[in-house]
Amino acid sequence: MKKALITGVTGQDGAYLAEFLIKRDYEVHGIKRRSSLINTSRIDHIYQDLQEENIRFKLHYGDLTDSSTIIRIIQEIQPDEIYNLGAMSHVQVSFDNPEYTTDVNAMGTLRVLEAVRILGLTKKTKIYQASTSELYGWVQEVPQNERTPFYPRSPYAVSKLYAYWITVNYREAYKMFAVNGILFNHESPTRGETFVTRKITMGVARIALGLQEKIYLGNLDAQRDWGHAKDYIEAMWLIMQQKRPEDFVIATGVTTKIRDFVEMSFSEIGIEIEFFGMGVDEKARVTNCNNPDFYIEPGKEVVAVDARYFRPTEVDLLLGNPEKVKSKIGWYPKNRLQDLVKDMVWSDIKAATKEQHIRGNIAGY
Ligand code: NAP
Ligand code: G4F
Repeated sequence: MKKALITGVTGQDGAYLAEFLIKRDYEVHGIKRRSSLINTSRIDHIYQDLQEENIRFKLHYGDLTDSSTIIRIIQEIQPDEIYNLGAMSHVQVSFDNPEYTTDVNAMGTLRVLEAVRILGLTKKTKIYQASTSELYGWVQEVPQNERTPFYPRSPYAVSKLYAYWITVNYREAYKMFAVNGILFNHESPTRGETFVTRKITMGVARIALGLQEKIYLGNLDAQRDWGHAKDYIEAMWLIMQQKRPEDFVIATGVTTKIRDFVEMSFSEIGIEIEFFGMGVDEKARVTNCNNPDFYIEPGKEVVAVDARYFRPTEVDLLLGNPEKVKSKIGWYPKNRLQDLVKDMVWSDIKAATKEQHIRGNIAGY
């Protein structure tokens, strides 16, 4: 039985990956930070009590800023594969917390690589580094592939640039199986609530059920190459199963504006909208409502721009070229953007319906 260690196991990707690996007969270990409230909702369905027999999924308290704990956990587990997914992953927040972001994302990656080297596991343990399309930043060519030069545009992206290169360096210096997956944006119903897609699908669901008035957004013209996290998890694993350690771009090859994602999300539940106005005064209103379950009066304003969500330096356009992974590994995304929107919107409608019932019950008292 192979053993895998996942940093960032409580996050969107970590949780999907843990489930994926358990299904493939791995013994899965996850590193979790201590928090004052339990934050394991994404992995509760695979959690096993320590008292159970044949435990296949185990959590360890640890933090990427704490090298002694990282070393101890890796020594204890002796993993065949490490997926380093832990990160301060929010681009906007990285402008507010640049030093912490660098410590976790850049130094944290070094700590994992060094732990494997110090423990003499360079021949046994493979390492996957969660690299990102944010590295391309101010894009130097369209679409972006494995040879496109990087131009990071945020403290987050700069920290990930260090992580990318230190992974390459350890591969070359110590002949380790250490690889970068350069993943373009990938989303799901469990995406963090402050990333733009989830903010939109939650907003659409809550507006449709009368729980929220408007969605306030920043740059509506940014373009992203969005895929489904479930597909991207499989790509991570496949990269780790190759004979030679190599870096791969994982993307769909389709890019979409934020404003189009908003339109698609409303449209999914039969609500048509139109944008009007310019710049910070731009808004969107309902033009037509074809769904009696979620009736919204035409003319109602449902989206507005709030300049507080603009970034000091923006990444305007990301579009990946997944040719290498397609031809070398045979990976391609199974879900189209329309499938992703559907999955996210209906999951959020379900959550909002529950919230509505709870509010109704409280009001009933
Ligand atoms: P996410 O949902 O934000 O999850 C991040 C995970 O990292 C969480 O489990 C978080 O723990 C953990 N973490 C944060 N700080 C930590 C620390 N100091 N020590 C240990 N763990 C820490 O991110 P994601 O979307 O799953 O992304 C996974 C990885 O892929 C990240 O490295 C991200 O930068 C990268 N990436 C993501 C995308 C994307 O579109 N999703 C694209 C390219 C690359 P808590 O739950 O306690 O906060
Ligand atoms: O959803 P976002 O916050 O994702 P972003 O910045 O692209 O980063 C995500 O993807 C990266 C891969 O490329 C990962 F490495 C990273 O960890 C993270 O998962 O923002 C997407 C776009 C940006 O251009 C932003 O300016 O949406 C724009 N946007 C417009 N209004 C907004 C908002 N973003 C957020 N979060 N909130 C808004 O209200």
